[in-house]
Formats: sequence, C-alpha cells, structure tokens
Amino acid sequence: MSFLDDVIAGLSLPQKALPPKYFYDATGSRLFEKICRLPEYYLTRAELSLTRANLSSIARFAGRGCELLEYGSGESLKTRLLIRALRPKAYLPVDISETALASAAARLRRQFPWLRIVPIVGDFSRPLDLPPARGPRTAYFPGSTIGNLTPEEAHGFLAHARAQAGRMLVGTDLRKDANLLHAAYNDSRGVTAAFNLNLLARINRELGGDFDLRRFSHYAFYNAGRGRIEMHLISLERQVVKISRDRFRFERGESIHTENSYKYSPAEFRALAANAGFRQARVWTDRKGLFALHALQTD
Ligand code: AVJ
Repeated sequence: MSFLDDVIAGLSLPQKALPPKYFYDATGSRLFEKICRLPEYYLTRAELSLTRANLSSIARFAGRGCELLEYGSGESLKTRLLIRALRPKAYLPVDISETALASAAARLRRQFPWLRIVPIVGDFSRPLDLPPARGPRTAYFPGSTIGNLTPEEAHGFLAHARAQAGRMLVGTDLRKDANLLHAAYNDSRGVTAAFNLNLLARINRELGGDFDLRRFSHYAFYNAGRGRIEMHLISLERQVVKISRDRFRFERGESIHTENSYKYSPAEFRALAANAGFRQARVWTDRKGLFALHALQTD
C-alpha cells in the first residue's frame, strides 16, 4: 500500500481515518520533536527520567552483549543511554524512513565506533524480514509508540515480535487523570494542532490534494472507556476536497480520525503481553507514576 492508496482507502471509510505513521515527514518529525519539549507533554521526560533512574537494572534485564533491536530510528537520548549501559553486540534500528535511519546510524557510528549497526528499513506494523540472530536478541520499543495500535493490533505485533526477540522492553503511557491527558494533546502553543494538520498539508504536497487547512481544526479528547486519546481533524464546513483524480465530500462537523494513543495500567498491559506469550518480568515507572517501561520475556 502506498501513501496514496492508504489515503484514498481511509477517506472512503464511513468514519474517515488516516494512519498516524504518515505524520512523520520532515516537517512532521520536526513538529513531533517540538511536542516532546512542550511543558504539557510529560511522556518524553517521564520515560527519560525512569530510564536514567533504573538504567543498570534495565541493562541487566536486556542482557549485556545482546543484539539490540529497536523499533524506531534510534535518534533518542534514551537509546544512547541504553547502548552505553548495555554495550550490545549489535544494534538493529528498524524504521520506515530511510533518511531518518541513515542520519541516526551516522550519528551513532560517530558516538559508538565499537558498535556494529545494522539499519533495517521496514514498517513494524507488518511482519519484518530480519538478518539471522548471532546470539540473544532483545527488542526495545520505547516512547509509547505501541499506543498507536489498537489492543488487538498490539497483540498481533507482540505475538510476531516473540519470534524475533526472547526479551522485550516496551514503553507505555499510563492511565491517568483525564485533564492531564487532555492538556498533553491540546497544548497551549498549538504545536500538536500543527502536527495534526500537517498530515493534510503533506497530502497536498505529495499527492496533489487541495485541502484548505483553515477549514479543518484539530480535535483531541480522552476516550476513558477505551483508555485512549483520539485525535481528529474536524471539517469546519460542508466541503469537497480533491486528491489527484478523487473527490471526497465532508459534512460540516465530520471528522477524520488521525490517531489513537492508548494508555494502559500496568495490569492491563501485563494481560495483553501474557496473551501474546510474554511474561512481564518487571515494570519500572517514573516517580510521578506517569509512564511505564515493561520488561517482557518468553522464558
Ligand atoms: C509518538 C505515538 C507516542 O501518542 O503521544 C504526540 C504521538 N501525537 N502528540 C503519542 C503524538 C500527538 C505520540 N506517539
């Protein structure tokens, strides 16, 4: 499926929807980095602080000298901390963006000249072809990226990951007060709104769409029943949008669902992992109880 196929399929659904992986073009990646520094967006800081505070036990669980597989480009500070503490035999970052992978790998090579780096271009939401393991392999999936998947998809992802790594470290955002969650996805500077709307700008740039960004607005709310933040783009009026040869009709107030961000209690995620064949060996949280890192193993 290409970007165009996914967009046409998503905008043809009764509830229009677009896959969140398309947020991350160059502009979107820059906006996401800005989100990570926002005062309201606690996730990045909470995960970094729990990683710092528990680095040696995290490294001990992962197994010094293992092969470290990361779902994501490895651009983050947490990854560098982990590599320093773990001294893995090899580091295998998996990312859909070839350019993000290449620049992250080049930086890591300069910082860790002793490290064997094997970048893998791939979409982790689908089964991956990996080079054969030369020893124990631990997978690292930080950042609550798994929260973009529905629990069913997360189950499928974990069940598949089981064949790739005997141990996993998975970062998940925790369930918490709805007001805190609301603020994190409705920041006062409008960076999250710009991030969400950039998806329409990207469709205009890359697929010849004619979305008028002033006629859509960012909308994010916490769906407590499902334990997830939902992001939408709401059509402010009745309109028709063209994307190359296709036309899409919007009612006033109709939404495009652009992202889910699931929040799990430690017990909920433990049950999900158990159904996929993983035992939750440990779970670390930051001192404020905002974010969790789960240590999962198959044995
Ligand atoms: C990168 C998926 C973890 O869900 O919090 C941030 C993306 N969306 N603000 C998240 C995001 C809006 C983020 N993840």
